[in-house]
Amino acid sequence: MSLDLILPDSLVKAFKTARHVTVFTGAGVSAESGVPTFRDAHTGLWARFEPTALATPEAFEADPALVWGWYEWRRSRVMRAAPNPAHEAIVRLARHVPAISVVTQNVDDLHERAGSRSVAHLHGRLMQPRCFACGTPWRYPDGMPNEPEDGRRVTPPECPECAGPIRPGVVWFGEPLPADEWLRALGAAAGCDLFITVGTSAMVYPAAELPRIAAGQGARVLQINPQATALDSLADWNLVGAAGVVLPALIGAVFDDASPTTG
Ligand code: BJW
Ligand code: ZN
Repeated sequence: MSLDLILPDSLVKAFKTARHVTVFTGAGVSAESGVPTFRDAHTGLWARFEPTALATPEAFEADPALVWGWYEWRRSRVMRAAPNPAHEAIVRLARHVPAISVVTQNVDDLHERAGSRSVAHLHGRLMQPRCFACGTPWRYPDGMPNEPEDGRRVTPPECPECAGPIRPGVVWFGEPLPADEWLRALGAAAGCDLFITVGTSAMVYPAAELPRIAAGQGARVLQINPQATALDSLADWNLVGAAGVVLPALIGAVFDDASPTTG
């Protein structure tokens, strides 16, 4: 789908004069790849559970097979997914600006598969599980998980070091963010002159502080989201629409760089 964007001159100028752009992404950026957002209605077995109640260490301790099964179902969705025009537009943007930082809350690897480098993953990585007890990294067997569409419970594998249960490599509620990636994200927010927040409800902290930190340091803030969020009043510009439509159209219009999909 293509879109003819009418852009304010101030936004075009902000892109053309930016020395450092930070792109902050959330689940909405992967939605058009077929990866459900965190707060989308879930289906099958998962419809009975609130995602916020599954994404905690307490939930995993109480019922490891339920939580591991949910993440296997999601891993299966991510492995079958491909980057979409939003991921690709961010890669193209990097060619037009002196410096770019990509900071994501997403646990998938679609930014990397599109070609973005050095992405800060604030909420961890689905593909890098580790032992719940001793922290030893664990590798998934090669091949695709083939989870039924309706979901099922799956007993987590055992750690070869201590026989503890393997957990997904993500950051659950109540857990600290990875310190190095959080520091990089703070630097990217405080040091940019244009901060783009895209596809996030901006409800989860401390990640949701980043747009506010950027604005507080004098960066202009652009939000791209089809729905209203808590950032609507903070943003200098709100482009209302799907990331996979708006981002390619935006980069195409500002830099005269049309992607095959906006062509
Ligand atoms: C489209 C679209 C399209 C749709 N195009 N857009 C301060 C105040 C209040 C609470 C707290 C606070 N500080 C900390 C807390 C507690 C807590 C928290 O924030 N709770 C809130 C719910 C209130 N935070 C934590 O616990 C964090 N840890 C912490 O603070 O630790 C402190 C500590 C220090 C030292 C020692 C110990 C502890 C950790 C937070 C971890 C969050 N993890 C999750 C799960 C990861 C694993 C998994 O995926 O299962 O991360 S929660 C979930 O939300 C996931 C996401 O990354 C995150 C953000 O969600 P996101 O990306 O915004 O998605 P959605 O679904 O919410 O929104 C999608 C958006 O896309 C919508 O706006 C749509 O409109 C849009 N969209 N289609 C563009 N096509
Ligand atoms: Zn272990």
